[in-house]
Amino acid sequence: MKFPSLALGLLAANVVSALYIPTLEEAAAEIEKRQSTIVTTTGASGTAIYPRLEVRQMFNTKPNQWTLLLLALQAFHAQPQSSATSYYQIAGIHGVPRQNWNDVGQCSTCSDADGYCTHDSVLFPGWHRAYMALFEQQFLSVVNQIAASYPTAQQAAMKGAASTMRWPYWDWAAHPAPGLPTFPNIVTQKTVSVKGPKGTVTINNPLFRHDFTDPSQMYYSPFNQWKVTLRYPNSNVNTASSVTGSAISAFDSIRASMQDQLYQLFSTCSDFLHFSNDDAGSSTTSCSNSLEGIHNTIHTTAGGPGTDTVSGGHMTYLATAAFDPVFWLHHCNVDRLFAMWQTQYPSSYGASQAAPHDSWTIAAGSNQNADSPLKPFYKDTNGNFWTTNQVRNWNTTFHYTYPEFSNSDGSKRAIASYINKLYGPSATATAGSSKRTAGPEPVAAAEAIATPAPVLEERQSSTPLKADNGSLFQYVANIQTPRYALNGSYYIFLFNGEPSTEVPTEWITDAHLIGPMGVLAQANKTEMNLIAGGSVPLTRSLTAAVKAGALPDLTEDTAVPYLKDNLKWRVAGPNGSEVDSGSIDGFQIAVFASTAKPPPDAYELPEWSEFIPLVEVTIDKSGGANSTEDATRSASA
Ligand SMILES: *[C@@H]1O[C@H](CO)[C@@H](O)[C@H](O)[C@H]1NC(C)=O
Ligand SMILES: *[C@@H]1O[C@H](CO)[C@@H](O)[C@H](O)[C@H]1NC(C)=O
Ligand SMILES: *[C@@H]1O[C@H](CO)[C@@H](O)[C@H](O)[C@H]1NC(C)=O
Ligand SMILES: *[C@@H]1O[C@H](CO)[C@@H](O)[C@H](O)[C@H]1NC(C)=O
Ligand SMILES: *[C@@H]1O[C@H](CO)[C@@H](O)[C@H](O)[C@H]1NC(C)=O
Ligand SMILES: *[C@@H]1O[C@H](CO)[C@@H](O)[C@H](O)[C@H]1NC(C)=O
Ligand SMILES: [Cu+2]
Repeated sequence: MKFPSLALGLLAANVVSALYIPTLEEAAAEIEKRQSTIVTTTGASGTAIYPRLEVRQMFNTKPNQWTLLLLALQAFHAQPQSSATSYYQIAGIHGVPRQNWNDVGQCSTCSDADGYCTHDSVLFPGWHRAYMALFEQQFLSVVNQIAASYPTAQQAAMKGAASTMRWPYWDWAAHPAPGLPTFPNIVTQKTVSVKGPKGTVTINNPLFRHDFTDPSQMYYSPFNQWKVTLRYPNSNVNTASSVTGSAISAFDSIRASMQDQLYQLFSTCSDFLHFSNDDAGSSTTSCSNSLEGIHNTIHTTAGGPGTDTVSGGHMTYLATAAFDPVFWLHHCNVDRLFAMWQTQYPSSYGASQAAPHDSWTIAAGSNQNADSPLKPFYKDTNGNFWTTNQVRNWNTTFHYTYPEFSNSDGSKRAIASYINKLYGPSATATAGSSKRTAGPEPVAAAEAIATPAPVLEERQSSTPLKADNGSLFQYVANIQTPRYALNGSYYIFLFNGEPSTEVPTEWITDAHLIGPMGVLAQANKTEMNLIAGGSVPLTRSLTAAVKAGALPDLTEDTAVPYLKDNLKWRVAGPNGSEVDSGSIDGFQIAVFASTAKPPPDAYELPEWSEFIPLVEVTIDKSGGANSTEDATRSASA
């Protein structure tokens, strides 16, 4: 179908350039040549499906794969910037450089766009799934080359390890193993020693940073001078370095809130539109958060906030994020969370939404849905792009899965039990520990279950944390904030009591922190009027207050006055200064109450009751609820 128009296009081009009309054979040969240079997105080669492991699980249990990961990623980083399949160019698809990739042209009105990535968009989960598959296929082709470079005696072992290998993910929400940080050492160490084909060598850790041959096309200053990717940079000069300790303590501090945010997302966001993206135009009171919103906070926390003199790091800005290798570990986890969510709500997949702003190929205002092309990811050499609908079955499409699926029957119930064990309120499983649970195995799972099925006696008597019917009281703060209004990425922090300091860069590790919402936004887009939604669960912090004797129970009668006195928030702007939330047009924090009915067994998620607005908690405060708006919002929810 594409052939005639493509041929005509080529004929026309040749007429203009050379005043020469090629024969049909020549035109066909030209097309063939062009098709052979098109990069298609196929995922891992072959048809066998292997799990993408948690990065610590790979390190702890697969020494040969770990070796291949380091050596292949090092080689991938070093591929020439001019090659379409190099690390540099694949990372560049997401944002800058502002250029076509794989000859997929820019839309005529998209000149202000940084790249192809889709955010605030229903395409967010599917687009990033195809993107990960492209990255993984190119990475694995390097893995195979490295495996083949080992001396004969080791080659069989290394090729065997390579053949079952997939790119790993980083679970930033589950408990790390005792005594270890959330941000794994193996991602933050500057150097690593590795058993290469010629013996043990010490190399720069390829998971720590990417080294640019030439950063000049990064468009934004100081990124166009920085020769390496940075996390919490210590200056803007081209010899800047990462202050990694800040990233490590920040992730440890926010982990529990990220766990709670994920669990709420899994148990309350039942439709694709609201689950998929942070555009609050599509939010409801019970699903104010989104996969994208939670993912944003990991971005800002990995790159670090800026100050008045130093920019945030690469991960803090969408245009540059994909150059930091942690982006790929993070987005692999985002894809895993998407897959897990799919099993919980199997009948909700895909949605329509008007694009709120341009990407490289998508014009603002155009309708986007599950059949929209995920450009620039070609499905074949005939010019067809993948769509959200076509990447639904990640396993058979791109030949990977995740341990939660490969270690179980992959059913809704099996995956719910992993969600409970990893992310439930009393989760005990550690990141990357998902072992075989086979079919329902109530005894083993019951030990680790988040909200254990209460015995009847307990169900009927109220306790400080439960209503008379056995449901657990839940409180959440829903946040609405204009994503691009502060001219850069910023944070909203919620506290139980005043923060111990008024130094914005210290808020993320404050002892009173309940949780953050990181807002990922490029500068110079302040005219984009997009309200991003988020939600920070308050229940963990209130439960701790009950246990500490600060309030007797979690009924509304006691929780509301307590929250009125103690719920505080701060906005840390892109330059490291505090911004008064009341001065931000469209900003609002409103508290809601709900209850979560404990699941009947370890293989189901809790059921939340309707969200009741508690306008009085924040109404008198700067940036707090506006009663008129809340009434409207809950009526439409
Ligand atoms: C692939 O995943 C889908 C869920 O999207 C599941 O129904 C199917 O059984 C899986 N297939 C294989 C071969 O694992
Ligand atoms: C349990 O009780 C709470 C508080 O009265 C109520 O809001 C909730 O809807 C009830 N849940 C169920 C499942 O009946
Ligand atoms: C927004 O930030 C950019 C880059 O940091 C700066 O160049 C620009 O002047 C800022 N715009 C406004 C309106 O403050
Ligand atoms: C933002 O725009 C200003 C002018 O309006 C320009 O000087 C600056 O370089 C731009 N900054 C970025 C980061 O795009
Ligand atoms: C930081 O940004 C805010 C607005 O976002 C502005 O009011 C303030 O003056 C800036 N402070 C510095 C030190 O640049
Ligand atoms: C709430 O918002 C509406 C519409 O924006 C406005 O008319 C009203 O005055 C606001 N009310 C309060 C109490 O701020
Ligand atoms: Cu992204």
